[in-house]
Amino acid sequence: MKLSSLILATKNMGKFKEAKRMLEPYGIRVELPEEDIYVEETGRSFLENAYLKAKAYYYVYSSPILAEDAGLEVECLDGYPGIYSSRFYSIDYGGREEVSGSVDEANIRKVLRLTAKAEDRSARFISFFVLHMGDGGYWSRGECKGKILKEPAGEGGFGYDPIFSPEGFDVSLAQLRPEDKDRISHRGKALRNLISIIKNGGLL
Ligand code: ITT
Repeated sequence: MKLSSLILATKNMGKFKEAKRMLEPYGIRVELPEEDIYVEETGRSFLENAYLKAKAYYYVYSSPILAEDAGLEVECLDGYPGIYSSRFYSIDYGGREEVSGSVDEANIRKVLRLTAKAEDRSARFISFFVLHMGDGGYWSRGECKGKILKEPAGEGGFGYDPIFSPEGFDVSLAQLRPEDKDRISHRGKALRNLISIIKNGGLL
């Protein structure tokens, strides 16, 4: 069987845009689920959470599902936000943060507050994808190393992009052109790994 389309099990439009623009050149149509399915991300790792999302959506659609779990790990914060990246503002670690604007803005404010005096500002983004095909599946991983900036910069991307500067650059991920982010990002690397894995598996 050749993989010509899949459903991306996400509610995050930033993620969707990135996966779509990176997979469609390979002839894979990327669709959003029509139904809003609630998945409790109870896993203790990115991979486990990606699998939980893929499994829940496969149960409803019975067609190829791609799911991702990603996050930011900050060295001086014991690896937090980690698997809590999307709701870091709301967890006890480091104290809760008020949401006055968007959730992304509150998450960023919390990371900046907790790293305000840190000398070691190293951090990395991690991405795990799971492709669920029913009778089997594939997974892949990607990582992007960098550091936490002292203040937000740039308008592009999503999530923590304005406060993350990737290794080898002196700007934030939010200041890069989309194609440049894809080339170096955790998601770009994980998706290219997935492509080569499914090519070997004869799906492309
Ligand atoms: P779905 O579970 O619906 O896919 P989500 O946003 O909840 O969407 P995750 O659980 O994988 O996704 O959490 C990822 C969070 O990590 C995301 O909300 C951002 O805060 C952050 N993140 C992941 N990738 C990022 C990127 O490329 N740039 C900036 N922040 C990112």
